[in-house]
Amino acid sequence: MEEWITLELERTELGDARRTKRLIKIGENLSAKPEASVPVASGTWAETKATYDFWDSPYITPSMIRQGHIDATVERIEKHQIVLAIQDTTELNYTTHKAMSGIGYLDSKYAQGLKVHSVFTVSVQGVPLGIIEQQMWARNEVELGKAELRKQKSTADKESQKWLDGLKLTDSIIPQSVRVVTIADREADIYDLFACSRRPGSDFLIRATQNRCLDGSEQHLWETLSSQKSQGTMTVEVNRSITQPQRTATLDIRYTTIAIAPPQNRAKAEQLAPVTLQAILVTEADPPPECEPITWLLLTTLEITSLEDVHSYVRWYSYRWLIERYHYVLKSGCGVEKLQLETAQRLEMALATYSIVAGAFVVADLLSSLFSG
Ligand SMILES: [Mn+2]
Repeated sequence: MEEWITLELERTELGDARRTKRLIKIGENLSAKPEASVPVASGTWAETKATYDFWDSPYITPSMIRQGHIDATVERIEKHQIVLAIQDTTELNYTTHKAMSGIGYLDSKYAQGLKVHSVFTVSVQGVPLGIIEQQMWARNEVELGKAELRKQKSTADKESQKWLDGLKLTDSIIPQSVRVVTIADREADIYDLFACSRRPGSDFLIRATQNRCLDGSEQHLWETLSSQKSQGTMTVEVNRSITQPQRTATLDIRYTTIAIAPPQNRAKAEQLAPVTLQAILVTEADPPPECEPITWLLLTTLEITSLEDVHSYVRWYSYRWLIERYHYVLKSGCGVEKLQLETAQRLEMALATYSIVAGAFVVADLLSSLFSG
């Protein structure tokens, strides 16, 4: 694990080789004891102080810390013909810290918590390749006062913008020679995302939640799919979660081409056009009694020429759990919500460092399960 961290971080460009050496040392310390506090993981007071000094440095930013890992990830991506770019959001809660210190623990905008939106890349065989993008922002912007709010659109707009920003960055970071499929859960069922322009070789595969109106049809999305005859079956591995045991699920497959109509309230004023997509509905035929059956309605720009294509796309979607795993390792495995840091800068720098440590664990986890299984 420490070796992986060293290789991953050694090309991080921080303007001075000694800073990179320090980052590697911090990465090694934290990944040896990810769940421990920073002083415990650092071992000695001198090492602890060196870590805090590094995070306090005016010459280093969180994105500089992430860049070495992103570059290494892009190198891994280049060896593939197609990669999956999975987007998801998690929340880090820092509410209790404020209460503990009683004097305002961090800048007010961090006192409540942070949202973390990551783009995690995975091969089409389900092997994690790494993070290519990560955004963090304060959760409760409403409380930041009017000046800050005026700069932004509504929170809802900003929240949905993260998917479009993620897609744009994915398109620019992943080399043109590599095809990329952006994957996201129901939160990303947004017309603007479906309609936004993508580079050649960039597609998406997104789980639908809304029962959208279809263009030129009386029927809505869900009825259109569920009224199809079953076109085949397949199995997918469902990973263990808090609520469910690991299992192999057998799915009934239905798919067809649809055109989703633009949102009615905006269609005219903004001259929005319908978007033609492939829709795939998979439903679990015989779920174990204690399990919630799988029902995924997926919308994609990927071409479907055979049932085999549909099998691949559904399997790719099933790899979305890897980003949940990554965020879980960041939160629980690395205990980042328990970080006792005095400034917002230290916290952001620490989070950037831990985001690489968490990535290392997800990669190592999977490699060891491949070798043992
Ligand atoms: Mn989500």
